[in-house]
Amino acid sequence: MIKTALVTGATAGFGRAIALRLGKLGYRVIITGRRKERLEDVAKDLQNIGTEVFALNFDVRNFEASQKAIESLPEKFRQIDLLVNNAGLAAGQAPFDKCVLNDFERMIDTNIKGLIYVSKLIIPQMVERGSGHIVNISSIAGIDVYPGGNIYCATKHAVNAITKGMRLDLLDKGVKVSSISPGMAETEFSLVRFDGDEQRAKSVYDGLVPMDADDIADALEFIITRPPHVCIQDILLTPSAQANAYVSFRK
Ligand code: NDP
Ligand code: 8X3
Repeated sequence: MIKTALVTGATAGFGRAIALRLGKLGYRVIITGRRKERLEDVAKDLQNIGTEVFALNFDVRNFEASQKAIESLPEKFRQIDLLVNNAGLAAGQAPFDKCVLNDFERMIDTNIKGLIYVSKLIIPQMVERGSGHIVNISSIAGIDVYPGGNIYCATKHAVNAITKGMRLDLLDKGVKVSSISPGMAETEFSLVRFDGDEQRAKSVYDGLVPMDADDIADALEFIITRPPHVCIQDILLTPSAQANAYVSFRK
């Protein structure tokens, strides 16, 4: 039977690569994001590899919009076997005293509350069926805290606590819960973090080879292709030149 996956934040970066990988693995894929044109492009890319795809255009920060979107799914896409909670962002990297409150709120609302909203809308059907898999995209920032990482790191620490909590609560319900904790990967992440400043975004990866979105799709593929009796709880992966969230070797 064809399985269905929902990937949040599939208009770019990890989410797009994961959606395409799931398509290649034979999943039916629901892609989500705020940028409609991008969603259409990713939907076309999926259709070109023969994947059945449905695009949902909503902001994960808005519970009512998320609910309306998920409730609008056609019958064929309603049973969600795999949820990839990927939508997220960092906003700025200033010391705490210099940060803009709105940046804190955007990160908390997207990375924590958005993940909770979408999960809350999808987990009940998994519990009812007694099967499902949730993969939360966390970060090395959920393990270490680096200067200027303050609230971004806090949101990913929260994602890790939520992941552990979900795993405990869903243990007897047949639902697996995993996370992926990437270090530096070149996507639109730094461009978003530094508000479109291309030079600053590029400089994050100066002197080292960062991961790319396909490296994270590889981790996802490993997690979801384990046999039923194995749950990969977390995969922490970094560029070879990164030791932790704040020590990297740059040539
Ligand atoms: P990108 O900026 O390339 O992609 C982020 C995706 O999230 C986009 O598709 C964006 O879609 C979506 N998104 C952001 N805000 C919202 C929102 N409010 N509602 C719906 N969708 C939203 O970044 P990455 O692919 O790198 O990041 C993906 C995840 O991986 C994030 O959770 C990030 O924290 C995490 N991560 C990234 C690392 C990196 O180095 N790149 C390392 C570790 C973790 P749209 O704008 O169209 O809504
Ligand atoms: C993104 C990776 O190192 O910028 O989660 O926090 S890092």
